[in-house]
Parts: sequence; structure tokens; C-alpha cells
Amino acid sequence: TIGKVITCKAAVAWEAQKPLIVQDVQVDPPQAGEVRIKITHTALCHTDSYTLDGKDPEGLFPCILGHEAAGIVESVGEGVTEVQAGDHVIPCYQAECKECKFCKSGKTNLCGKIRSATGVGVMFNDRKSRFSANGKTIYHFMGTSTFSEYTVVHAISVAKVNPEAPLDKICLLGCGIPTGLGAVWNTAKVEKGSNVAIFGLGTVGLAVAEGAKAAGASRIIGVDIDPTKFNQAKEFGVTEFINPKDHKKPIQEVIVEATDGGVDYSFECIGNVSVMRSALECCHKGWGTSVIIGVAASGQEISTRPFQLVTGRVWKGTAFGGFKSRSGVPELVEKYLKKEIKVDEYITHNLKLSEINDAFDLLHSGKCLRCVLHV
Ligand code: NAD
Ligand code: AHE
Ligand code: ZN
Repeated sequence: TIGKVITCKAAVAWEAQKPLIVQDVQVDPPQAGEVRIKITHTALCHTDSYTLDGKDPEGLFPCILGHEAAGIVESVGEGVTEVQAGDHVIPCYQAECKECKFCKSGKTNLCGKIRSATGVGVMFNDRKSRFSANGKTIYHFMGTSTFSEYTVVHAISVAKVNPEAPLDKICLLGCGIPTGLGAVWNTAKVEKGSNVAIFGLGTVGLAVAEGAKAAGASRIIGVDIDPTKFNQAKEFGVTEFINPKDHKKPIQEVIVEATDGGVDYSFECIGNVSVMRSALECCHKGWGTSVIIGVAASGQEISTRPFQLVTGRVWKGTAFGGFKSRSGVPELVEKYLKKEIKVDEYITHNLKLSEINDAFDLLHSGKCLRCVLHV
């Protein structure tokens, strides 16, 4: 198949708020600097459902969604030396070119090289898509488009990983788990003995708990409106649970009172701008830091009294937990193989690509952390 168009199955999002259609698509060969990957497993992240719902200003239709996956390189385009056919890889929505001013800054994991293309659903080389169905162009998504048997990505967006690691598990290291762990370790840099509050106990929030426990946090307060989340959350390190529905006062006041003035660190893992305000305002005066992880819908804005910041609270955000993708993801795979981080524990369901719409329903039901699709 090298150099040829591949016809394979993919789940196409033809329109916002409509079920995906699993159908044949044509996948063009990789051009210079590109890699074609056979996706073996992909999970669903809340961000896929957010874009399918039409809330993402960068969401273009028709497109192939999906960004938390693993697979095997099928072929590479001209000039690609980083990976070769047969390598086990995790596609990364955050590239790492190692040459742009972002990559060289030492201050961020964001890469500027191809971002202008991935934000509009095309490849950097010719600003065109490699996907089509009966001649109709289908856009890429986040530079990954993993809801497909084959996808084409930029070589600077491919993390080569240890082939001994099970692809049906490590696909999760493409988004949610690194995001939560990294928000604690890289963005907030939580110290031993800190008090932490986590808003939203889905996969991202539980990975924050796992990271906070590993960092030696004392109190890890989980906040969720779904009371069934607490038992599960305990296993990931949450030490106490607060349900905002059980309180008449704003939740930030409840937390400030329970923690002698507020927490040292808080994390918003929902994408709700009013919860983002609570997360900032439950932080301790003088030093408390709040990290925004959740992705809020187009048009939403955050607000607080500037006095909150004047008096020492810090508002931050993080993408992919601040991990540099190509260098950080293989290290996380090694940590998983050494049993230093959990992965299997976040997988609550396994389905086939053909059952993807059921997987979206599960995600919305609140009963599912991650559903892995066997592609
Ligand atoms: P999820 O849907 O599995 O979890 C969200 C949790 O929040 C659920 O347990 C839900 O019950 C809870 N919740 C909803 N409304 C609430 C409220 N008002 N108060 C308290 N709890 C509430 O989602 P996920 O996959 O864990 O993703 C979480 C968020 O992080 C999403 O917005 C996603 O888009 C975003 N995300 C961001 C990055 C990044 O790099 N910044 C990476 C991955 C995911
Ligand atoms: N496209 C949206 C923003 C989406 C967003 O913030 N994405 C996160 C990753 S979410 C993964 O589940 C991210 O990495 N952002 C940094 C980047 O470069 O996209 C919008 O609002 O336009
Ligand atoms: Zn994600």
C-alpha cells in the first residue's frame, strides 16, 4: 500500500450534533514530513464530544474526530527519519518540532510549527486534507483524526513508544491521563503537604488526584455533582468529597471554611466557566494557584474580581499537562510499564469502532471513564 490511496473504515462526523457514520473513506499517502498510521485502538475524550456538539470554534465538518489513540506506522513520507513502518506510536495533538520559538523557549510545551494547519483541519504542506469519501473532502481534527483505521499525521506529532507496551492500554496516554498528571507535576508543581481541590472527577480529574497523591499532597478534595463518583475517586487518591448540591453556600466558601482559608492548588476539570471562578476563589490568599484544564464552549468567558489576583491568587491554564509530546509520551509509557502510573484503571469499557455512537452515549451517561475502541 506504500504510496497508494487506502480505502478503509472511519467514523465520519458529517454534521454537528448528529451520530457519526462508520463508512469507507479514502486516505491519501503521506507527503513529505508526514506519517500514515494504522490506528489499532482509540479512546474517546470529552473534547471529542464537545467538538461534535458544535461547541468548538475550530470544529469543522465533515471531519474525522479522535485524538487519544495508539497504532503502528504503515508508511512514511519523504524526509521522515524519526519513525519507520512497523514502529509503535501514539499520535499527539500537540506537536513538538524542537525548532520553533515555542519549542526552544524552555517555557512551554506548545509548538508553533503546524498549529495554523491543525486548527483548520488540513495538513501543513499543501493546506489540504488527506481524507475523502467518494471525492468529498473530509477535514482532519486536532492533527490526529484517530476514529479511522488509517490516519495521516505530521511526523513532528508522532511519539515513538516501547513496542512491548500494550496498545489497547497506552492509547490513553494520548490525552486525558498525561493532562491530569502533568497539570499537577508540570503546571502547578504541587509540593508535599499541599491541600488540593479538584473540580470534576472524570478521567482528567482522577489523573489530577493520582498526580497529587504521588506529589505527596495532604488533603485531596474531590468536587463533583455526581455522588457516585466518590468511591472510584478514593482509589485514585481523593481523600474527601464535596457535592455542591449538598450546600446552600457557594462552593468556594465551603472549601475556604473547611481548609482554614483555602487550598494551595485547585484544578478545574469540567469546562464550566462558573466552576472555574469557584476554583480560583477557593484558593488560599497570598499564594493559592488555580489551573484551568477544562475546555469551555465558544463564546464563554471567565470572570472574577481582580482583587482575587491582587491578593496573591494565581490563575493558570494547561494544555496536555505541559508535557512536551514526542519526548514526554514515551517516558510516560515507560512509567506505565514500571507500574509507576495507572492506566488500566481508567478503562471502564471496550467496544469496536463500529459501536462508536454507543461509546459517545456512555461518555454522556457519567458511568464511563474511558471507553477504548478496538479499531
Ligand atoms: P468527563 O466528562 O469524563 O468528566 C467531567 C466530570 O465533571 C464528570 O464527573 C461530571 O460529573 C463533573 N461535573 C460536571 N459538571 C459539574 C459541576 N458543575 N460541578 C462539579 N462537577 C461537575 O470529562 P474528561 O474527559 O475528564 O475531561 C474534562 C475536561 O477537560 C473537558 O472539558 C475536556 O474537554 C478537558 N480536557 C482538557 C485538556 C487540556 O489539555 N487542557 C485535555 C483533556 C481534556
Ligand atoms: N479548539 C478549542 C480549544 C480546544 C483546546 O483547548 N484543546 C486543548 C486540548 S483538549 C484535549 O482534550 C489544547 O491542547 N489546546 C491547545 C491548542 O493548541 O489547541 C477552541 O476553543 O478553539
Ligand atoms: Zn482529550
